[in-house]
Amino acid sequence: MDVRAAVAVAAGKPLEVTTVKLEGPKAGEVLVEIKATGICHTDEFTLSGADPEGLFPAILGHEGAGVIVDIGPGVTSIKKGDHVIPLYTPECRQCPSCLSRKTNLCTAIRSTQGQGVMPDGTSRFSIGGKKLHHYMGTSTFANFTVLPEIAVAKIREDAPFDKVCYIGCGVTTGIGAVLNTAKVETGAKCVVFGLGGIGLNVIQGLRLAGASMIIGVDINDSKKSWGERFGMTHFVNATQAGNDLVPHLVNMTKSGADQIGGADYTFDCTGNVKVMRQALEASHRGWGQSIIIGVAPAGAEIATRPFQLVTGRTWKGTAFGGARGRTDVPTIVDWYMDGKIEIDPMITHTMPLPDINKAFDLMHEGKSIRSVVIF
Ligand code: NAD
Ligand code: 022
Ligand code: ZN
Repeated sequence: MDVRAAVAVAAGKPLEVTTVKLEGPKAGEVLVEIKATGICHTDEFTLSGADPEGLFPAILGHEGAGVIVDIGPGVTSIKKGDHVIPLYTPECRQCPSCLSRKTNLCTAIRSTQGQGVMPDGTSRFSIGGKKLHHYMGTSTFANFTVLPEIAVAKIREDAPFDKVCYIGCGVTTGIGAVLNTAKVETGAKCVVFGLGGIGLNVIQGLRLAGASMIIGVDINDSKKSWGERFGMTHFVNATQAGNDLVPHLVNMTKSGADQIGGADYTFDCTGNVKVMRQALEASHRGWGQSIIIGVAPAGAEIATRPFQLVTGRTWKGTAFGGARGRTDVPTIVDWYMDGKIEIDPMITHTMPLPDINKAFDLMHEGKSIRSVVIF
């Protein structure tokens, strides 16, 4: 069938909105009509050419929501008409990782997903007879896409696509990092570095978890009111604090007879390795945990003194907030519909598909929290 898509033709070039061919779903696959998609940093990272694993030409996009319009042979868990969110971290419930209960990083389709093809090793997308790569197993920058059955979460039908698409990445990553990876407890003191589309969701996750102190750190003062909107209790401008940032944060979190200081949990939502070090070192000796969410540039390395870890701090990382997509995403949609979490104010811009390149401009200019394309 003919579908409308934004094609990443080459690194560093704008997306080209055009008509491409899409083959129907094969065994174990579903055809989804994408109704809305968010534009996230990883799409920009790949499009820019900075991602060494980026493949071109490709249909990018990994933050969508839509409706099942066809299913391939053998598909049992989902039917035509179901509303779904595509999952760049699938959940097969059968691989050693899924069965371990210790990780959400399902391995069922891992290698083909990274190669930009479906699990049978071929692509469903083409243009003029030439193959187009899939991206993160999702390719949501098209009004129809094909996905493995294990890579869609069925959601309730009254949820608005143009909002819940954000649960396909940013919302789940931020909230999941708090609830699944850190397992933050009531009363915890926390620091969030980077108050963008991920950090703000960490903040609302911390509010949900009942954290008593939620310190937001950013280099941009305009993020203060954004943080407060979702539950931040204190703001620190990292540029103003300069080299005193870590001692300043430790000082702010001092309590108890020993007056040691340091946060129970810290979160890097910047992807900057210097910030990752600050986040670890601002956590409490003996028990502080620092969660890396930000994706650093290819080849980057993190550093700290071993003493920081020997004295009981823990460095952790998280992908998709540690969420098991088919199990956890429908619950997060319910939380949104029940008003337990907010999404609407974070979607600062919407546009039709032909204007998708504006979403990348807004991201570069730091003007948006999230842009959403509505098909
Ligand atoms: P964003 O650009 O919207 O936000 C980043 C924020 O960090 C901005 O407000 C910026 O001002 C701030 N910042 C930059 N340098 C800083 C510094 N030195 N100190 C403090 N703050 C600083 O980005 P986002 O959409 O929130 O994404 C954040 C990161 O999370 C990206 O690296 C993205 O790739 C990553 N991410 C990871 C996962 C995952 O599963 N691990 C999922 C989604 C996104
Ligand atoms: C989403 N991300 C950043 C912004 N939006 C993002 C990027 C990468 C990962 C998670 C979220 C990630 C962490 C660990 C892995 N990935 C490896 C998973 C594994 O090997 O099992 C990751 C994922 C997908 C892809 C590449 C890396 C891909 O499909 N190309 C989940
Ligand atoms: Zn993303």
